[in-house]
Amino acid sequence: MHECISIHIGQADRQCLLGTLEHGIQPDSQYQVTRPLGEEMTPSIPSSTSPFQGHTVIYEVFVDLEPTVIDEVRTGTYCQLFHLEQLITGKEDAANNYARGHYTIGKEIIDLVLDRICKLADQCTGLQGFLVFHSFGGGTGSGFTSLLMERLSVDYGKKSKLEFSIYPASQVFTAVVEPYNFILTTHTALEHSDCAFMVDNEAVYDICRRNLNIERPTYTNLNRLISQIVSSITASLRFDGAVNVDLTR
Ligand SMILES: Nc1nc2c(ncn2[C@@H]2O[C@H](COP(=O)(O)OP(=O)(O)OP(=O)(O)O)[C@@H](O)[C@H]2O)c(=O)[nH]1
Ligand SMILES: [Mg+2]
Repeated sequence: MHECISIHIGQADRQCLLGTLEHGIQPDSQYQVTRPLGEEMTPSIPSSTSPFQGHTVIYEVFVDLEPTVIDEVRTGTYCQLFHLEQLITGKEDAANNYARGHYTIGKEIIDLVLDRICKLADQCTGLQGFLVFHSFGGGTGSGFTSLLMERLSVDYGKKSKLEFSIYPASQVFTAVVEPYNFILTTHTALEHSDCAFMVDNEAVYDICRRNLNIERPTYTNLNRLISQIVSSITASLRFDGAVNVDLTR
């Protein structure tokens, strides 16, 4: 069995629920055999016990230094999909400050996060690697992510680490210091990440405006589009087939 652990850090990835629609998984965690997305990508062995048998199983962990965003997941439509241990929050966010995310507030929560990841890793028979979702601009997204990447390299040296990162854009900026956070976190990304997929918020924003005719795109619009991109990129991990591989091959 192949498994990946996907780690969502900070606010920017609040709506990436990987593959629930594609795999036909209902909010109550029931597996729906007639899949809603057509037959263009047939999952290899849909079994009555485990929908993922024969594919890479993706475990999700959500981390944020403040509770409000993850509270939406805790109380939202898909709350039953997650174990409470997979949703980890602190009390106050990094206030768009890389140093707070890395050194001050982040340091208090990092051991707990690694412990929860370790519990998931222990359940895996063939852990392939980690998919890390975060923003470059936020304090948690930049500072805490870099801390986590460093620690993951120490604890799971040989496992691959893939990053999906939101590149800051002036249209939807939350803070003027985002470019600084970006530069600081790039340093760690270069060293510790095997492959990074950057999603430019400005480009996604423009696609929403020009091609999808949304006059003033919101984060929800951006996130829907980003989910589709991520879903296409990871399809080769999650479904079987001639061109489909796992992270180590
Ligand atoms: N595409 C997209 N970008 C987002 C979303 N939320 C925030 N961002 C972008 O992410 C950057 C801000 O980072 P956040 O993820 O909000 O910050 P954080 O990681 O929670 O860090 P702190 O709140 O500072 O502790 C800005 O560039 C935002 O434009 C979202 O839902 N979708
Ligand atoms: Mg935040």
